[in-house]
Amino acid sequence: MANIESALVLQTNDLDAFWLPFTPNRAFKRAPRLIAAARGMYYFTPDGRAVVDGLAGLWCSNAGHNRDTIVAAIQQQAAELDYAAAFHFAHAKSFELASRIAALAPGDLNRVFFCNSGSEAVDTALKIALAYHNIRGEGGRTRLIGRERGYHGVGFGGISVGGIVNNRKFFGTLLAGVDHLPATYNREQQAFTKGEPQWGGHLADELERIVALHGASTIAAVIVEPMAGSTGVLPPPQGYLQRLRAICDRHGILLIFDEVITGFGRLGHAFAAERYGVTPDLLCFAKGVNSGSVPMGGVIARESVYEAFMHGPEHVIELFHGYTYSAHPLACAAGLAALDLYRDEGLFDRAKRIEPLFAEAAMKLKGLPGVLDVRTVGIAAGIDLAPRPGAPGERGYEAMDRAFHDEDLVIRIAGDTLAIAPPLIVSEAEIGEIFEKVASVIRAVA
Ligand code: PXG
Repeated sequence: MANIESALVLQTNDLDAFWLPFTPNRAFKRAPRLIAAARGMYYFTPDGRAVVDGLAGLWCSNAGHNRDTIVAAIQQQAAELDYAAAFHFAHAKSFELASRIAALAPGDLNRVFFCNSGSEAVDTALKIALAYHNIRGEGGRTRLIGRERGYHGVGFGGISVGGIVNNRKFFGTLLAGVDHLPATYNREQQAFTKGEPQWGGHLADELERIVALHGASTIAAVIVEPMAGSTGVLPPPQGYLQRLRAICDRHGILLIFDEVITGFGRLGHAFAAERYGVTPDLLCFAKGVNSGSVPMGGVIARESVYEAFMHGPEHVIELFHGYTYSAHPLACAAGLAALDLYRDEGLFDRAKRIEPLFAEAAMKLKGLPGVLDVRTVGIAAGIDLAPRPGAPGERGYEAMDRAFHDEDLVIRIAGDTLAIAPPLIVSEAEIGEIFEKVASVIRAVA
């Protein structure tokens, strides 16, 4: 593979210049984990090792890597139209992709605003929510409600409504007027649950307390991940999302689902909204929209939200928001090819079908040294390891590093929690193999 040869050259280059995101840079540069090529379920290292991708890239390569039709679509698009102005102009594939996404989304979630990442999708949704109330004469609705342990990307909007302390505490005062629901996790009540835990639905009622504190007329929107991914896979308690929806309806508050991870099949449906029978007013997506192949994100808005903006003189912009690369031709072409693959290979249904087997395999980790909890939902698993005394995160980091070097497996960590979420093409045998490798790693770091 030519790619592997060029990456070998890279390996001997100076690693200083690149400041890696969300990575301990000095440790990485001492012992880099380099990936040179990928195909299907596998990465290949510069020295030619095949490494199982246990996390679908970063929860994005849902159809597997380097799928021929997606690669071809990107190549053809680059040759035909590299870029078209995104403001005042458009290209055909943006409309086609928006229509396809709207058709996948439940209810009247029919209007798609494109951006380039999950973080931008979250900022876009929060801004649409604020502007929506503003143009309807309810400009006093400025408060945004997030949730503890929530992850909504790294923009100032996203870290403000997010609930992961290290993503917040270094960055000043954040957005004003934000409040948080409590996290939905309780180990005593929920440990080793497959799917949605029975305990915790009542925690949605905390929203009523927040409404009582601030007054509904000051609250614009509530944003939650249907399944909290980054914090370590927290499935929603039974009835929780339905209760949030009912409370939002009662008080005229917009409900935003951040489906950056759950969108495009991870929970066995196009969107988690469908799995839970709850239609949000705004839905953020990214990652899986084109199987992670070109940066893209977006927000799907309900018809009524879009219509609220469609007033005033027709030459005037209705929403003062957008990005140079909104609906980038390469991202759209890749998106159409990915949606074709999802449909033709029935990958969302496949995820639903193999969910029990995946959960079963994950639960076999129960009883291994230091395993405090295993949670699963869809094709995602979170495994809490006991932190080493005085060194939180060390065991998790070592597990990720050993998985890559010793077990030829990529997994994700959040502190001492391991996350597993392979591409939806993962075979039954590969599921077994992945969790055997995880078991070896857990024993090795015990
Ligand atoms: N919302 C959610 C729910 C996410 O999971 C984002 C927004 C931000 O997306 P961008 O494209 O701006 O990164 C995410 C991203 C992990 C992990 O370790 C999760 C994400 C990204 C990287 C790592 O779980 N999610």
